[in-house]
Amino acid sequence: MTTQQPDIPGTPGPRTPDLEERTAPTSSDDAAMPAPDQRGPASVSPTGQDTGADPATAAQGCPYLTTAHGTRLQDSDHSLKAGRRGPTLLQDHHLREKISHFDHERIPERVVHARGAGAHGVFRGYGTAAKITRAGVFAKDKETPVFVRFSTVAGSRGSFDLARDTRGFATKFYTDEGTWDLVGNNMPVFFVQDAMKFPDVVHSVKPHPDREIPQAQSAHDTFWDFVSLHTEAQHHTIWNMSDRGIPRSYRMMEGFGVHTYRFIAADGTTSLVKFHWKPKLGAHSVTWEEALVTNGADPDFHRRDLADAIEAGAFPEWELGVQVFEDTEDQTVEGIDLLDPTKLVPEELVPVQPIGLMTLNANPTNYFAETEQVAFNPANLVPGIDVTNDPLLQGRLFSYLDTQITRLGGPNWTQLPINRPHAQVNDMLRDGMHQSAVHRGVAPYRPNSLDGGMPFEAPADERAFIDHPEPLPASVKERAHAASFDDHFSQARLFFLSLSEVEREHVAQAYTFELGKCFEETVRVRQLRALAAIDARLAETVAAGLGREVPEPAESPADVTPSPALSQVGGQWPLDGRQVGLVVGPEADAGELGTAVQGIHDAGMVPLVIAPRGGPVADGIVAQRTYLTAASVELDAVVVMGATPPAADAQHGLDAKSAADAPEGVDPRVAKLVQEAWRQAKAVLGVGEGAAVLDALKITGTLGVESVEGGAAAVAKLRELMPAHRVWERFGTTGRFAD
Ligand code: HDD
Repeated sequence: MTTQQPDIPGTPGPRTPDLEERTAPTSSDDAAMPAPDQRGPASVSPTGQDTGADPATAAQGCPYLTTAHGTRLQDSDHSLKAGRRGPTLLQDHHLREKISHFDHERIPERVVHARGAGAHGVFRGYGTAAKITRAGVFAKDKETPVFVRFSTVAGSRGSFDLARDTRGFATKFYTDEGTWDLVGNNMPVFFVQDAMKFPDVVHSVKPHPDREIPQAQSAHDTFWDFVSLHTEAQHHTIWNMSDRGIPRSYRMMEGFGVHTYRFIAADGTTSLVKFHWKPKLGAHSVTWEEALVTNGADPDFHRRDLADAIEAGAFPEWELGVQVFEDTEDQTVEGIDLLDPTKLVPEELVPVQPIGLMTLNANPTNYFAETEQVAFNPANLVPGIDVTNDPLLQGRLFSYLDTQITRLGGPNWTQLPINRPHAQVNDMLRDGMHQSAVHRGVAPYRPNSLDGGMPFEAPADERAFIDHPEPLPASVKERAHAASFDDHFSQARLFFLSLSEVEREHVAQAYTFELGKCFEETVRVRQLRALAAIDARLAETVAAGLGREVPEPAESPADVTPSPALSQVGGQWPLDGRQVGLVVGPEADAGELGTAVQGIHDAGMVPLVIAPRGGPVADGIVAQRTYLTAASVELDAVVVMGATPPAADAQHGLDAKSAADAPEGVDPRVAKLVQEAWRQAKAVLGVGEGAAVLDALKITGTLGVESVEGGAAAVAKLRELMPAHRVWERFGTTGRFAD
């Protein structure tokens, strides 16, 4: 075997180029090198953050390869050796630096929410909150840069996107008055009522400590042991078991601040609020079958979807809204304790009032620098927004700052570009690991007479952390909670009864699957008792699936009034950014295909042309997917444009059953794609001879399946069928959960 020789003539190993040589790229492959005047990516992100890419300040200031201290290098492929076949020399600085830096490239991943995706954007206030909070971020038409990070909770950084899990929804507002972080989830309630239990619930959902399995899953004994013993977790758990646990896209998730916060108006009056993010595209989910397939076929599904949509200009938007409550002494609404983070307040009782709009309009330049290093903290508050005594929130106020010290290697992480406030900073914090500020002066204390008295205390009307003079109940120190925190089941029941029939079926299936993966009988029985306290039909269905009797309920199911706003079914939503698969055969009708592509674009959706193989399909139209690479889960609708006879490689990438089941005359991969889309209740259309494909698959005449004449008619049908997200009636139900 021959090894590649150094391309430098003469003595092997590095040599000192003469001055003339230094002005030219050192690689023989000049075309691959940036031109000497080529700048790196923009130094300032769309939200005004220094991305660290500024040639003047950071890593990519010249087109030449250099060491970390800026000396230019010539050979990065060969270590310095004593002779070509001799031992490597310790004096090779470049080798040592390169390997040592690589050895330290990773930082600890987040203890929870390790896997995520981020985006930059802007928040525009409507002015509607101005009467109840002095926070400038909500002023009419005030624009504030934001950075959002979405995440799963339980899995490691390298796990998959479609785990059944809660999703993080954390927003950093770089306001003029300091940074405000709204660190929420896609579910309005939390597992536990007291921060003291947070490490416990997290330990229970994480992989078992002996074998470190399962990854990114709640379907195991320790999780169900915890939630069946700490029944306050039942409400959050039923949200996880519902379709909300497997969102279709980060763009199609609601967000919730969960806790009750306090707004303080300019005149000092206060109100209590709960934050809600409402996605313009509506809240949607995938099915469990889609989740399972996707985790294998495309584990980056949500990350890709977010980045692709932003790159395509389909900027996702959310309206921020608040439920507003009087700041009374008992802090309850219709018996719901506002300090209990396991409770929501139904929107039918207290409506969500819109106060601003967030648009995500730019992808990060560098995943590590921005999405990985961004550090949120619910204690980052601005004047006009304050906390309440929610015991979960109180613990969070400590935890986030603390965790960043380990994760980001010291106390100066607020100096990292993505975390740097846009408001001016003048603190008296000094030194520490990775200090990159060069502080002037000699007196970082106050008052002082040596640095001109600076920094000064802020005038009364500009200060943050104005402690609201909330009266505290005369009390004694104790480790206990209020009696109102003892109701663990009524809202879990409220949620279940608020769902549509098909959503309830999904919940029952999810519990049956998860408990079916548990080994310990005591855990299953205890959880069945909890289910019996939520809904007898639910408990019976799950128990039947597990092959057991229903045990006595943990308590009698409560009388509750459902909240229809909690269901994801029944509305009509905009089509923006929805993906439509256009399946063509080798003889694609270029005219009809072009009309369909254009019409789908015009409707704000994304056409994905799926052809037997890659490359051009028709004039100006290129295949974006092939029969081999297309996945039904990424499509919100499928249109078969003409005949799709089996291609020469028709069996490629198929399981034996799908191959055998395909009807004659249809490529089996197309048959599988269309059948999956049909099973997942998506709109399926046939254009021209495409109708024969639907006939052969025996789906013609079923709900949401239509044969149409041409591309224009197909687009019109899509506009009609797709706003409901799915053809819900096509999902079969057992009838057990009908009202
Ligand atoms: Fe938390 C991260 C949301 C309770 C302690 N949490 C983290 C993130 C989100 C949430 C979205 C990821 C932020 C990012 O993208 O960097 N957490 C919540 C919500 C909660 C909640 C909505 C309840 C309503 N969390 C909670 C409690 C504690 C923590 C009670 C501790 C007492 N959370 C953390 C943490 C993390 C975190 C350990 C891990 C990484 C990080 O903070 O930066 O400090």
